[in-house]
Amino acid sequence: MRLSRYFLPVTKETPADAQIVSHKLMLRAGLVRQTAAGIYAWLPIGFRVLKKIEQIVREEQDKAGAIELLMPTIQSADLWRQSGRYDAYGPEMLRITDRHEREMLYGPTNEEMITAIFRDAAKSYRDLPRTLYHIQWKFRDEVRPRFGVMRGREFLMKDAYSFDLDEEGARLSYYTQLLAYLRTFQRMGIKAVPMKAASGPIGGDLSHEFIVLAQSGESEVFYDSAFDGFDWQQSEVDYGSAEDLSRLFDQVSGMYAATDETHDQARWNQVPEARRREGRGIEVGHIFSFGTKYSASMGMTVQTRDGGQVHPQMGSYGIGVSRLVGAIIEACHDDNGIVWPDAVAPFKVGLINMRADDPACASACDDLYRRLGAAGVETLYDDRDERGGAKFATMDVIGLPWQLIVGPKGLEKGIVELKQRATGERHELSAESALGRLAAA
Ligand code: P5A
Repeated sequence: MRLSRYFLPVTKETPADAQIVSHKLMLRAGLVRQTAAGIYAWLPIGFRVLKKIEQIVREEQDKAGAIELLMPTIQSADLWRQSGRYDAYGPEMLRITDRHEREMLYGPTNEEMITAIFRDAAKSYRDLPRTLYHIQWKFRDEVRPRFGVMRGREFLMKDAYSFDLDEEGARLSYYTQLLAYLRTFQRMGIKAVPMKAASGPIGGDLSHEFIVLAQSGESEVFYDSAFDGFDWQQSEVDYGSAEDLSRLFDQVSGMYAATDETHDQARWNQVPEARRREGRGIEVGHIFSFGTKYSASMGMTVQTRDGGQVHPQMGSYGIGVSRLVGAIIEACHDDNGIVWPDAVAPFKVGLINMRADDPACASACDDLYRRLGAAGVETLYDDRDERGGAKFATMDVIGLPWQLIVGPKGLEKGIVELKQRATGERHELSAESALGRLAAA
């Protein structure tokens, strides 16, 4: 992408209404723009990040055997009357009336809708277990939307729903999502610790929140640093093995991790002092197991193998896809701007032409840009006629993992400069080697 033809509204000023660093940086780097309280437009570079995060979530859900579908954002009030949550949900639910005076709502979550869809189609034990998910916008009329996309009113969520014949099956579906979450967040380059949680309005008794540590976090957290040493991508857990999944769950439950809501001082005192980590954290995911709460209230039954009828055991599993953009920035930034982990960066490389008015420099850059594209390296090419300083500041604030800097003096000697955003390390090398390094990185 040529910056001269892109839409990247970067600003130098720190926006006055933003309190936390991720919100400031998202506005400064032109990722989002607020269009109403707690409602954001995703500008091109922010939208690329959102799509990358969404795709990692999707791939890990698919690997875990969950099946993607898409449900609408607008739901009917009748659906929610069936579960009894229409009145219980309160003012956070955005209620709408259509031209026929029918009561509708903008979905804050989809337990009711998926239960109705699955209830009307699944009748036998052969239809279970199943986990279905979608990635769809939600609306919660938060009293105090704040911190930008972190607590928005409209936000993007991945929500999965599992249906099992019995409690044992439901636990395995829960463990499966737990592992999928550990792998998902690790792939994004962040550490999200699962913590025992209270289940709130969703219901149920088994629940974990996934928390990214950050000073701006809304909850206080306590965890055992033994957790930090695990590589969940590599861990050999077979999603098809009940034994593997149960072992994983025991392993995770064995390491102390809790939010202030569930914190147990006596257990905390047993964690060796050197391993105690305390701080604040952002909830990027939340998983629940709630038995027959929705299947029973909404009249869903399936036939068992021996001819009986049961209400399926259910769970629901959420990831705050749009919140993650902010949470990742909270965890990955420095004084100059965002430092994207490779997996979610909007582009991999920022190619900087230091002298757009110099024909030799421009043609060398054009050539590099073409070759990077041919090698499949996503590149944002700063071909604008601007000062070098302004170009560096832009690249630093938007946080692409690599900067490839090309100027007339270097070119005379046959060299370009490659800067790694995270470390600030700079290397002078030939254009050829730079291309090789970026294609391999
Ligand atoms: C689980 C999936 C649920 O809604 N029903 C379907 C269950 N859980 S939850 O914890 O309430 O939300 C899931 C995740 O969504 C993110 N989230 C938000 N992100 C931005 N702005 C908000 N106002 C907001 N509310 C929730 C969180 O990451 C949460 O973990």
